[in-house]
Amino acid sequence: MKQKIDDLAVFGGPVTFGQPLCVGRPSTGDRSRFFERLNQALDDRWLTNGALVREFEERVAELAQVRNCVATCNATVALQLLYMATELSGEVIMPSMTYVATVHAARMLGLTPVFCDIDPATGCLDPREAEAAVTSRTSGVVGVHLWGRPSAIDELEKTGARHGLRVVFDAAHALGCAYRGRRIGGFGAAEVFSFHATKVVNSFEGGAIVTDDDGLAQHLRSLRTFGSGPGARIERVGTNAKMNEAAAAMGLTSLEAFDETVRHNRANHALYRSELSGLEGVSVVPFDEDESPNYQYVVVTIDEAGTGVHRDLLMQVLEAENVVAQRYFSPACHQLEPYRSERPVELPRTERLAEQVLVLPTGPAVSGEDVRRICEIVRCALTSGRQVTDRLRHRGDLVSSFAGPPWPAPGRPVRPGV
Ligand code: T4K
Repeated sequence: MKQKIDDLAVFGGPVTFGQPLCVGRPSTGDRSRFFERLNQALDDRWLTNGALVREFEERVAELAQVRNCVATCNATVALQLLYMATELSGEVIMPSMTYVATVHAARMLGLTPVFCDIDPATGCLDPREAEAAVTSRTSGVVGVHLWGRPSAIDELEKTGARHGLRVVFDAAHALGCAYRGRRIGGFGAAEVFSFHATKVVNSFEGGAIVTDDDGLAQHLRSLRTFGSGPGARIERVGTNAKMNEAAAAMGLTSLEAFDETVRHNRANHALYRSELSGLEGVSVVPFDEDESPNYQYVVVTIDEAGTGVHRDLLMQVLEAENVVAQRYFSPACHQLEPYRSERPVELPRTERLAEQVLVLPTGPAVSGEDVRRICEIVRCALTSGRQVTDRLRHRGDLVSSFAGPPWPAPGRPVRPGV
């Protein structure tokens, strides 16, 4: 039981967890089913371009309620294929509050990411900012369903229609989620899921592009497989972005556990909310049941003005207890190189969230008892927040590894490239 700050491991108290308790422990499903599938692939000597990937694509398309699913080796490459297939060029509007993959995928193709601020209510791209950022060089908008909460899809699609832009969605976090009664997957030209180990469904590494546009799906399949068309004839430039059979075996097995994983995540999320309620300066980002959340991310904001402790110091306190939290996503993308040097921009709402955001462990590997103990650490640290801060700030050795994000250089224009 942690009651006073000397009970905290960071100040010499006992360490709460014997093993690191991480954000992003994979949901692996029934191990025997996984090995059955893998053995079948080995028996068949069919390791790629095979039946398991096709079955995985069918299951994902069913879940997302779309006509087509194109599975890939990861979501970053899937985004690149989608940006290529939709012929994005010049400037592409996107949020900075996302994983850098959304942005790098565009930059790697020579596109110019134009960052817009977020709607603080959702953390997603503010559609009014997106509309205002359109120039004659803009070709598309990328919405990101941050932590599984849908972007302002209708408004972004309206902006797209008004200006003749392609609209696509990075749905890496949003498998199984919904927007206004429809599953994520069928919006924009196409949407991209990630099946990285840390996602609600994993295929070790993996991704998929889903769309109701049959022609686009065919184009994406071609790009994914060396630019090939019917009869494996090469028709265009393409790459090798295929998912392999072992990945699909894990994807199918993890997908079978999806409902159970979401049930578990939902219970953990509710517990976090009740255990952390009433703590000044701490908010657990809520989900809306109407949006069918997968609850894969337990996101809290730590406002130092209320807690007396900066988010980075709280992370340090947790890490000493073997709780490995994450700053998804801090620094925000516009605060990272090369973007901060190339097109400096000020995004106050994004920057505020990036300074406060903290993601806590959940998933099937994290029990309700684990959640209670994590919350006990947080409560103990924040009850004497100022004291914790004073003591840690006097210990340069610990503080140095949490120096905080590299904030953008001064002298930035308020809006980029306009
Ligand atoms: N768009 C968005 C909005 C995204 O968030 C992402 C990826 C993408 C696109 C691109 O998707 P992919 O190309 O990856 O399919 C991670 C992941 O690598 C990345 O997939 C993810 N989003 C991003 C939010 O986080 P790291 O550097 O935090 O991951 P990593 O491997 O250090 O793992 C984080 C924690 O998870 C570790 O502390 C321990 C735990 N973990 C991790 C792995 C891999 C496990 O317990 N077991 C594992 O097997 O970037």
